Amino acid sequence: MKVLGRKTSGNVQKVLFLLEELGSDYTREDYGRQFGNTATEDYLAINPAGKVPSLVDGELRLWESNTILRYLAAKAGSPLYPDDLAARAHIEPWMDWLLASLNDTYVTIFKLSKAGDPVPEANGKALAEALTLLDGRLAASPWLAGPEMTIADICLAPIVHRCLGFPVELPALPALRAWHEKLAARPAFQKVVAA
Ligand SMILES: N[C@@H](CCC(=O)N[C@@H](CS)C(=O)NCC(=O)O)C(=O)O
Repeated sequence: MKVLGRKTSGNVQKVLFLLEELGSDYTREDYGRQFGNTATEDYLAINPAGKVPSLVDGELRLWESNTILRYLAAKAGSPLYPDDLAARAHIEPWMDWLLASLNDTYVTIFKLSKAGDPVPEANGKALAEALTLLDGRLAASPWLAGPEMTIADICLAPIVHRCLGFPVELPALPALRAWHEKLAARPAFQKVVAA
């Protein structure tokens, strides 16, 4: 299997984090931003959005990081994404919520702080609210989807890792920070997210 995507992308890191947790055999090639190679006809045939990551597995080409996570975990038969639909119903919403709700705020603040620009109060407030929602969930449950770690945690981990480091005043978020520490202690996280 081959991951196409620069290792500095949070969405690529989700996929690498899962591959490391699964102990999968894979390679990665640099695609995206500074490599200027995602607008080619060949790349767009794999990923019509021209974004990273993409996954090549034999004849199969996949795009969208969350789709790739589901595919990899299901293919491995991993308990990180159980077959049971009721169990999946606890996993999917957090993955969808990341893309549909947290992501805009995350990307806006990421770009501002990378450029060294101040973060407007409204964006800081939106981030604090989103992270408070996660903190509430994690105060009630050891992992996002319940008693066991799943691809929901893997999906959120690299993005939350960055959010907690943004120059934004945040509430205490004790349960979220404890969850982040548990994940950050994992060798797979240290290898492909923290690095
Ligand atoms: N919803 C997409 C978002 C992909 C995305 O926006 N990726 C960013 C990196 S995190 C990207 O490709 N940026 C432009 C680039 O690196 O060329 C996914 O989850 O895969």
